[in-house]
Amino acid sequence: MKLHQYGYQGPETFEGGLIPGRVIELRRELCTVLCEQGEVQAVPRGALLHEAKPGQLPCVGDFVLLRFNQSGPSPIHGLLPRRTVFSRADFSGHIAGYAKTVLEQVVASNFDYVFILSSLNQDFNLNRIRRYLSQARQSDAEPVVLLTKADLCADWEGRLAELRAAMPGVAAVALSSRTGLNMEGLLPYLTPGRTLVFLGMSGVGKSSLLNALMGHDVMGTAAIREDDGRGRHTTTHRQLFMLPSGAMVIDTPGMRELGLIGGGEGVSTAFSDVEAVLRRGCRFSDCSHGNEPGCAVQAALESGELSCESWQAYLKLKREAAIMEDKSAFIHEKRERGKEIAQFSRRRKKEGGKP
Ligand SMILES: Nc1nc2c(ncn2[C@@H]2O[C@H](COP(=O)(O)OP(=O)(O)OP(=O)(O)O)[C@@H](O)[C@H]2O)c(=O)[nH]1
Ligand SMILES: [Mg+2]
Repeated sequence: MKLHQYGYQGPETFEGGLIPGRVIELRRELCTVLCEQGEVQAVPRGALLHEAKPGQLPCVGDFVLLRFNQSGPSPIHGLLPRRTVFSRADFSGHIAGYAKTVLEQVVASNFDYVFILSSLNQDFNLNRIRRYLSQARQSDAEPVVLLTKADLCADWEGRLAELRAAMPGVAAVALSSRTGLNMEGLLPYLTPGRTLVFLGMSGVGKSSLLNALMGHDVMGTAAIREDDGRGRHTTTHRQLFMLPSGAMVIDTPGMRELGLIGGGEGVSTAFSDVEAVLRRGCRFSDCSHGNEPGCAVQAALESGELSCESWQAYLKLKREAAIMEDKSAFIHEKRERGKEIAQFSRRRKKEGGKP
């Protein structure tokens, strides 16, 4: 399999004998990279591991430069620029695959479509879809909302219409990977060389859809819990699969928490109804949309043009994005302060003083 079939468009050789490849799987620090030698195991070389900025360590979907090593893991020397990237804030002190404190966890890169999966079971929730959408919109790739498990919902058409009314202009398909209903709605996205990334809560059927598109089981799936309908976090790593159609899918573990990085802009675009009202403008340019006279939002709420639910959801997401940005700034500052203290102690030691 040639690398260009994996969406690569750059040169085939680089200075110093380095070769390009695409990361198709990541388990701890070990990457599986597809390159001209086939699938090889690779690890970031020491300098990359220690000096990389947050978000600059290899993730699934990345095009990397490596030095092929026949007798062991090949060292990865660097990343080629990412065309699209999907990140989330990470405050856990470690990042999938890397024992390193980071602020930004790159979930996937170099994809063309973000498939946001949401189940048509009792857990159907438009606001959650908006949250994923606002995050997906920051990546520059095209988001597509998939309402899964349509076989479990007698009125899937009604739900799809609700979604289309709430998020006009967003591509959406209601389907069932179990019965095959509306699976043909995905065909326009499954063209050779394109990469799709699957996002959504645990248990919505991401791996089941992947298996259906592959034509055989490549990922484990598990029944959701009977009592609360929650998923079991079955998929625990990220992996890229080549579909028979020539398109690729990055399956991800279900994500409970969406830490938005730079979420502000994405929030607005996910709420086109709110944005339309805000664009109209209020009498006062610094209107807080509380009870000032001439407030366009209040007028739209009163006339029913804007739903209260939509406005509340917008405010909530804006608040969360602001908190995330604050939190990132705080952790960044703390790390920088830590570095300064360490440098200061080292200097003192060198000078013979007490650390
Ligand atoms: N009825 C029905 N059940 C489905 C469908 N798709 C998936 N399921 C079931 O939903 C459950 C969860 O599916 P998974 O594919 O494991 O979900 P996931 O999104 O990969 O979950 P995580 O890996 O935990 O993030 C399994 O029991 C599937 O059989 C569908 O179209 N219809
Ligand atoms: Mg899964």
